[in-house]
Amino acid sequence: MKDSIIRVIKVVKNKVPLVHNITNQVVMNFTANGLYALGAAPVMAHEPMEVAEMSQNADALVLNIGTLTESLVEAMVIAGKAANEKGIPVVFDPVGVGATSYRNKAAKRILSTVKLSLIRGNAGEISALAGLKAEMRGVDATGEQNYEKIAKLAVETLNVPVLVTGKVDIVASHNQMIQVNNGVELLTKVTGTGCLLSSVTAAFLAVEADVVKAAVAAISFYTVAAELANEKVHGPGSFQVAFLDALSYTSENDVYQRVHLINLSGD
Ligand code: ATP
Ligand code: TZP
Ligand code: MG
Ligand code: MG
Repeated sequence: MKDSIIRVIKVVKNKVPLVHNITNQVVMNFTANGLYALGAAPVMAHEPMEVAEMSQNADALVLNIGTLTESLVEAMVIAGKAANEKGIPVVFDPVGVGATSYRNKAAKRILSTVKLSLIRGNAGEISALAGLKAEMRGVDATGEQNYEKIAKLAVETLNVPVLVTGKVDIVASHNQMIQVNNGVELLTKVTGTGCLLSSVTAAFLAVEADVVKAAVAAISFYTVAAELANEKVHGPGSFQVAFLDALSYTSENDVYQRVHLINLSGD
């Protein structure tokens, strides 16, 4: 798996994939800058009348329900179906699902109308989607979590690979489960680090058809970049800036040296 991480990072930087993000108002700018920093390209387009065309001209699509409106849900369904028609990967970030019944309804509609390549969410969000009791405080997960159990149940219930994040990160599909033990606590003190991760993962899926390999490469690269940034900062403000810098200079070799993978697949 370590060798495929290196290969996928190289291909992302080479191909500069364009990621169409239908995302929330809080993280739009940070997401665009983060994608540029690592060597991908962003576009944000939300109007239902144009999203089909935009997503079909992109290399990946992200559906993020952080600041939902009816028009946005409509746009996500249209863009998702258009991406599906052309075989463009679709990542779903179910921000805050479990916190309100409106979000739950919107997430269900997306799940039932769009074929998703991967769902990326915190442990509370993925629990809620899987029908487990979710511990959410607004858009943040709270409480102790059994990440392995949540990931397994989510894949079985939703029939979609997942990337569950938190203290540890787990990528799971029907036959594979990999835990990645990197990252720093400051990632939890800057808004949008989860949302940017979903968009970064979409950029990796754009160049690698094996969803587990793409997602493991994305989370490994992202959390190692966070560790390098963490060495230079004094708090959340400087971390936000240093993290964007680190996304641009973190090398395949840095990731190879630092990544800590655990294979939970049982093979
Ligand atoms: P939340 O709103 O609960 O913060 P999120 O959508 O921001 O959720 P996170 O689970 O916070 O998503 O994941 C975003 C990034 O932060 C991931 O790279 C993850 O590894 C990292 N992360 C989250 N919690 C921790 C932690 N306690 N220690 C280290 N890294 C963490
Ligand atoms: N409120 C609605 S969307 C949003 C907030 C604070 C951003 C969430 O970003 P992340 O990446 O899930 O922390
Ligand atoms: Mg977070
Ligand atoms: Mg989030």
